[in-house]
Amino acid sequence: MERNVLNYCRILPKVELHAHLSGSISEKTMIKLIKLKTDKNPDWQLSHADWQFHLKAVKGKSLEDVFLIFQLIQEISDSEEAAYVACKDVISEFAADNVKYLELRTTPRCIPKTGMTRRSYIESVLRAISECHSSDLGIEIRLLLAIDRRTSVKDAMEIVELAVEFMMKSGLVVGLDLSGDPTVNDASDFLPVLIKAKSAGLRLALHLAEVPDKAQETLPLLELPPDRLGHGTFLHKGDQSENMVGLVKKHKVPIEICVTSNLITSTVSKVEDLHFQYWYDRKHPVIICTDDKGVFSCSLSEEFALIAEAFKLSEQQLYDLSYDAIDYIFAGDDIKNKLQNEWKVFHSRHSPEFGDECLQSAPDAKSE
Ligand code: 6MZ
Repeated sequence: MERNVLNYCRILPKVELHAHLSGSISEKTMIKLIKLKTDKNPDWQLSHADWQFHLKAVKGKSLEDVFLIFQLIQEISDSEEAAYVACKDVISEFAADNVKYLELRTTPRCIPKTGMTRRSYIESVLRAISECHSSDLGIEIRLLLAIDRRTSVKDAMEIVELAVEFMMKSGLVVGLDLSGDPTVNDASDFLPVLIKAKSAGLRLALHLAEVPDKAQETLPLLELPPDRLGHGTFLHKGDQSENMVGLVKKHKVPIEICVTSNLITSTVSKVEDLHFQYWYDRKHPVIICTDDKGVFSCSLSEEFALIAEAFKLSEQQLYDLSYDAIDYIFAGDDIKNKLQNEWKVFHSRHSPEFGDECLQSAPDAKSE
């Protein structure tokens, strides 16, 4: 059997730190959710086939199309039960891909027609997480609540209050994400909200410089500083790039890089053009992530393999990338230590430049 980088990436234990719940829902789960919705709402006009047609029509064309897909997915996951089902499936799929620690992020939604409130949405997601912890999936999960940049500052403040409450109550909510269509509104409007969140003990993972020419909103947010940064594709390019790069370096803010997401939304045209090389060469912390594995039809193993092939990384370098990401999780030191030990056991069993024998016993995530 020929040595295959993807097989190594599959058996490698991994942490996933940038995964949006709705965007991570697989097609298999979408079918389940459509059935659930149709059973509960016989008057829901969109048939399964129609819905798939809509999904395919917008799939993978541009950033704008991707944000249309999120709306379609949110339409079929608009109840507490759907949120619970979606969350359980997403977690199981990450676990099957050898993800040992997952930080999911999601925007709490309030849907009066199904009786779902932001609070009950969060409770459904947390119920799914707790049940996965009690099962034998072998994955640790934490939750970030997301603020969609289209939302009002007032609503964003309510999400922070909920995040603080659930952080205290459950210990499973560990931070806040700022996301949404990067071309709309000014993310720095949320500065007071983010300052409040940070001072209450929430960790911040902010989408910044995902598209070009965003220095004006990015610079004040980098001063916070955030604990991690999503995408950051254009930090080192264009106007004020020196200032942005300077702040990211000064505060050592780790960068979450989502390869397939960048390709499909055309923020880069090929893997080799990713900002990975820029930051990796400077020994700045980078974390490989999926972003929206359902919408982009990818897995974390495949994202690692794309990086490995494009930047000619060895198995040892892939292992180090995965191991180093543990430093940037938002869970406590007990979890970090547990994960680091698990990685070391893997390393001792599979010396990075291992032979074909080990590969033959690699679990095939695709077959799960
Ligand atoms: C910015 C993104 C995103 O919250 O309903 N989201 N925001 N850039 C991206 N890159 C492509 N991918 C996903 O998951 C869906 C929501 O996550 C954010 C968007 O706000 C989207 O509506 P939840 O679980």
